[in-house]
Amino acid sequence: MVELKKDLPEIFEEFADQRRNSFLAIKKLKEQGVPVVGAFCTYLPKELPRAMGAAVVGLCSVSDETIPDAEKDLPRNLCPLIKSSYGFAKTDKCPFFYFSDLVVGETTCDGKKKMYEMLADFKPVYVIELPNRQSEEGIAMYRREIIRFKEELERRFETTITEEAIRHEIHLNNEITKSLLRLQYLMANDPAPVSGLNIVNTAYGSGFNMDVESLPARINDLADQIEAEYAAGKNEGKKPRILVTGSPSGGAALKVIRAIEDAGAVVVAFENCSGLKSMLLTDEENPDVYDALARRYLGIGCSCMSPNPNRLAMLDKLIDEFHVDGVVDIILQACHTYNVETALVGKLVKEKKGIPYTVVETDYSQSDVGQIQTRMAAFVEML
Ligand code: BJ8
Repeated sequence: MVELKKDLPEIFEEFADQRRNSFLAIKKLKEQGVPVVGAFCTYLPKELPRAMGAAVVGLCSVSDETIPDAEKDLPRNLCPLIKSSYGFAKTDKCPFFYFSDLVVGETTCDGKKKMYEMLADFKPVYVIELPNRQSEEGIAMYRREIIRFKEELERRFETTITEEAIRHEIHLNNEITKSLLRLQYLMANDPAPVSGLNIVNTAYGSGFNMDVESLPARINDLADQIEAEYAAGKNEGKKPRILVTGSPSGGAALKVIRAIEDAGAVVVAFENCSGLKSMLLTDEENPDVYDALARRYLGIGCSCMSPNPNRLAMLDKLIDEFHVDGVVDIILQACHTYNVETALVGKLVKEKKGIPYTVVETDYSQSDVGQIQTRMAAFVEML
């Protein structure tokens, strides 16, 4: 039996608050002369900046607070994630943007690519060219881009990134990923041990933990505690089991997750970017460290890939593993790539897996909360 130091709600709250709590940590790191690299996307091979001792921070992009400022420069009918991140950079309201020595973007969707061009007017920006295909040619190209990125870091920060340091970071990132996978897969139990919102918040919050070395142990401790309480009979009770997929859905878009769980269901699997989509392992046995990173990162099933078979394969597998009763696809307004893919995802879920599927299109405002609650209540009721 695990010794309980804190109760579960307290631990979940700590992870949920991790982003805010890291503001001070990043300031301290900065004062100690640690370089800070700001990331936009899970395609960033964060092992490289970490291998030169930099802190890698996720840039703020999940609130509507800075959208009015962004709309002075960007079109209104643009994805809220793009407007939000540009707005945070422009207004310096995000401490992670403020402290970043370098902001790294990838050539993912069109809106983001064009936004980076404008961002470069007031922030040091480096853009990694991401191939659109997960073919061998695509992997070879991404491998070259990863090396180019390493050389750029070495040049800008006047340092050398050794292969040994990269291998250390690959191993550490694998340990973090394994602990997050273990935590997520506890939700494959039926009944589910805890609410999906807690798991989503923990996975999202863990990305802002500046003490990266201790992160696997912290998450494994949490998983131990959940397992112990589950064995003692604590759980969510029998509920309809939902898988959530689609555009990144942290922060303001969590309103959909809340609406699903308030309607009496439990979100057992979260396939979006702060969830399972990006929980991939890098092959530590691969003698070519850059090839290993290229394969791992290009394996992410984002809708900016064309075609994007990895997302469909992952959904197919997760629906079985998590005993899913229904799928909710969250689309951020004006996110064309995820929106177009709803046709393929809907076909897989309804025709191949034989379970209900629904699409929720939303933005970062709270004006549609009531409507989303009504729709999710109706969806859950039919399961
Ligand atoms: S790997 S999902 S974090 S690109 S910005 S595509 S919501 S229109 S964010 Fe993403 Fe990397 Fe892919 Fe993940 Fe749509 Fe908006 Fe574009 Fe977006």
